[in-house]
Amino acid sequence: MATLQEVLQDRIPKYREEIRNILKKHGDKVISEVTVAQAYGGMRGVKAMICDTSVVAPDKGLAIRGTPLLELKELWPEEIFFLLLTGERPDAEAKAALQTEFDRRSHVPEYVWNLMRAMPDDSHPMCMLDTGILVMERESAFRQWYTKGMKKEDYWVPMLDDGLNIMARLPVIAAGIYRMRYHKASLIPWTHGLDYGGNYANMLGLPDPTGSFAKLMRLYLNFHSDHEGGNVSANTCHTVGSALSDAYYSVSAGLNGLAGPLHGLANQECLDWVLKTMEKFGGAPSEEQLREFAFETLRSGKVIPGYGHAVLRVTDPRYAGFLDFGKDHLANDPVFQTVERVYNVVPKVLEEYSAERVKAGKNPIANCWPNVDAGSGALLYHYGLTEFPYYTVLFSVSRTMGMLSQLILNRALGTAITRPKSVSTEWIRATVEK
Ligand code: NMX
Ligand code: MLT
Repeated sequence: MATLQEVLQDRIPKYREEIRNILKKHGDKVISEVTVAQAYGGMRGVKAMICDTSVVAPDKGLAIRGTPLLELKELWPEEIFFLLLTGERPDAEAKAALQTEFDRRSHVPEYVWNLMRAMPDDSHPMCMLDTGILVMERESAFRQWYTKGMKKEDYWVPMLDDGLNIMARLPVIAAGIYRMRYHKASLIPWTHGLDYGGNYANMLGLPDPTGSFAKLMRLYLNFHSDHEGGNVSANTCHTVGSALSDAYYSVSAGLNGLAGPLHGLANQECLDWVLKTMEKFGGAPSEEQLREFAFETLRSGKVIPGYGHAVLRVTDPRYAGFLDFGKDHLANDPVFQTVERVYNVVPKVLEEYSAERVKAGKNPIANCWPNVDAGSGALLYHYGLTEFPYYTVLFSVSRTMGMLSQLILNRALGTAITRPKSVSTEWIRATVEK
């Protein structure tokens, strides 16, 4: 099979042709309408952007390039990246070529480490990661080509080049941040010839005598890679990239969005919540105790992290996949058992609480089921990755695959600069009254 670059070179003219034809034949067809509530409510459900890497059906969850995620769970991160970008799974040869490409690009320049070392001790690991990506912008091939002058059809070529550099360096920087920020002695370098997930696990430096932590890392990087185009991180990366900002600017911006507690940071909050229940009740709490704690959280005006979703209306298949991993590898772990018990309790609590909210004239909670963040922390914790402010960095290494794939494809397709029309409340009032 051809390499990633060759497959894209072959497919891109076909995508362009397909989209040209759709626009020519159907450009004026209506696919979505917007209510006043949607305009004030985060544009939820408005169909006004395109993403071909993956789709999230509310009643099924994530499918990557048309295949439900759980049918892809054996794929390694490099295979997922190839699939996201091209719509095809790489064969052994193409996978090996991509791994060699990452080996070749994995060196992190010293100025990045100097910057990391200079950051204050209490810097959040996400701030360190986003800063580390941003400072490498000076190396952007896209910016250099653009400054010299290049044709629009060629934009994706240096974008892919930058993307591969970011992909290759990201686990090295991320693992370095873990070891520096949590005082784990010296940094562990990237190992040539070792796969992407195995490398990241190895560079974190946690003991892994059976190899099951590396297995978890491959699954973790697979499961968080993409969630269509409208989520905060992908959408931000897309918007910044649409101004022809290069991949360093765009990815760093997207990850700044992932660092919010309603988005990726929920994974650190989830484990914190689970551990607090254990602390409060002196060990794994009973279902009745969890119910009490969940209501206490809600009545104090907080959300229950790891539950609810802007698109999903069922248990997130990614949560189900992590639960299966936990049952296979750490069934007797009390933190994991608490996560399972939370799943028995919290959806019912949220349903009851939602009904109370509706009675009080508030919005219902649209989805009372767990999302990806509800269970992943317990697995990491089991393997000794107990510093939960770090968890969103792991999410970021994975989500960068989706953001980059979308970004590169958007440059290949010449997607327009993002610029929806905003209106004022005065305009809304005048328009609805008319
Ligand atoms: N606990 C308490 N209240 C909730 C929850 C929850 N888990 N989920 C939704 N609600 C509330 C929500 O805050 C909103 O209240 P208000 O109208 O007073 O502002 C109301 O229910 C309606 O919200 P929804 O339409 O159900 O959800 P929305 O699409 O606005 O938000 C989330 C989606 C994911 C932001 C929301 O469910 C949430 O805050 N969940 C907890 C945080 C979390 O797990 N985030 C991770 C999402 C996945 N990811 O990794 O990005
Ligand atoms: C997710 O992975 O669940 C997120 O990116 C949130 C979303 O899709 O809105």
